[in-house]
Amino acid sequence: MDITQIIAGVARKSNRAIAKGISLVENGDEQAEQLLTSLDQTLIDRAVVLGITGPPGAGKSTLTDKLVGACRGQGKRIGVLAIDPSSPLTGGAIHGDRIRMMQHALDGEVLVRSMATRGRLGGLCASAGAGVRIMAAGGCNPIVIETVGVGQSEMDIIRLADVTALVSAPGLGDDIQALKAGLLEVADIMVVNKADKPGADLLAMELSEVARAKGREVMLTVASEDKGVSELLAGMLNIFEEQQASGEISRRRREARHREIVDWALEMLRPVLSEASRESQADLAGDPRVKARKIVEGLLNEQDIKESK
Ligand SMILES: Nc1nc2c(ncn2[C@@H]2O[C@H](COP(=O)(O)OP(=O)(O)O)[C@@H](O)[C@H]2O)c(=O)[nH]1
Ligand SMILES: [Mg+2]
Repeated sequence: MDITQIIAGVARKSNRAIAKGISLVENGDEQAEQLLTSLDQTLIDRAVVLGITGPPGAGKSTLTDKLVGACRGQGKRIGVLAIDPSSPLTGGAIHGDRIRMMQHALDGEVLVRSMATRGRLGGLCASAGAGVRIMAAGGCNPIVIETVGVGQSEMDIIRLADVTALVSAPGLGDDIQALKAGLLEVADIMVVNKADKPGADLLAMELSEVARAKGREVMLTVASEDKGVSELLAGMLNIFEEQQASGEISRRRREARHREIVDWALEMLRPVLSEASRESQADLAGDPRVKARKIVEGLLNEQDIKESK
């Protein structure tokens, strides 16, 4: 499939073209820009991006799978972007996710894509943002981003979402201390999944204090039995409506755009910086931080000189 076919295919809502388009972006292919600038902005603006985050084992993938089911029940075409932490600890997760998503594998109105964090040099936020837009332009609405909320790049990714649910479950850690402060910060809804297990009510009570202080709510779900899932979907879509009316959604989207632009710029600078560092290889003595600053200053000066010509 060449770039013209991919562009036409995405506009036609072809899942194959969407998948190829996202691969172009992920592989850093220069033709990706042609695709990204051709996308239907109206569809992108309209698409609701839902974030599902929380610690490993909380039931995010199971919940996401059931959210897909709930959306399909309403006739919605849905995209899922699963960010895989690919750590040795959770290395099996991606396989598990694929198996779970198999029940929707033959559904042409469900698009599931995983993006690995392993083996890449940053730029995940940039790729994820582009992935969301390609899915949106390919007619997906909503789009769910599932991610474990650890590390800066994951936090940047979750901020691509319009509305975020923080999923926790009893038996994961001792209590809410196990949830990262940053995650509590970005959460619009707190979900206590595995409500069938002992300790769920206690966890919900603990979380409700944090939630109330922010004017937010706690929802109970049993993802494995599809309980509370349609309520969660409705709750998230409600928050979207509210925050769209208040201007919060456009504020979030503007911020996410800035972060994404910076992420792309860093991606583009990385090889330039690497080369600049190697060029000064003869002179490796001295403090790396000082050297880094000199390289950056050197690049900025070069730019000044170019501009004044
Ligand atoms: N008892 C119970 N188990 C669940 C529930 N939701 C998910 N699980 C199980 O918890 C494990 C982790 O779920 P998974 O969706 O992979 O969690 P993730 O790491 O957050 O994506 C799996 O074995 C699920 O079957 C639930 O509501 N109740
Ligand atoms: Mg998972």
